[in-house]
Amino acid sequence: MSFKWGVIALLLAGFGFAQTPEVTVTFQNVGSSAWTITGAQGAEDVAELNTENAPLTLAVGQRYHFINLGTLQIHPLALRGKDGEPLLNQRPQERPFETDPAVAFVADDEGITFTLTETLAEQLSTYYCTAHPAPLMEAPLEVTSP
Ligand SMILES: [Cu+2]
Repeated sequence: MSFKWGVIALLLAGFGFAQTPEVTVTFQNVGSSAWTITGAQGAEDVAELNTENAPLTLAVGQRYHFINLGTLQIHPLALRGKDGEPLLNQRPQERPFETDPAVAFVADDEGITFTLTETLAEQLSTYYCTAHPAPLMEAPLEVTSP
């Protein structure tokens, strides 16, 4: 991405942030057998908290910040598509949604941040750990439209 497009993506992300506050969801591993969602700020009914591999419900148009307390080194967090491949990965692979300016994907040691566009929402299937996937650290992702 050129500097110019990087600036435009940042501006778009900034405007998105101003319009709809980011929703922060915190993920914790249970050994290598499951995820639990330990907290969610900015939205209700994202998931049943402190429940192993609880389904996660996300809203189209919302910007999300997922904090991975399982750590990138041991339990890399990713969102899987209906084709079985990771769409967004805490270890980015330059896949199409990871480089989509509308998604404005950010991955770092803490977790991932992204905007749930309609086209991304159509493809999402599960959230999972790339080191210990289904039936261990993987659970359904459901999407609601405004
Ligand atoms: Cu894991």
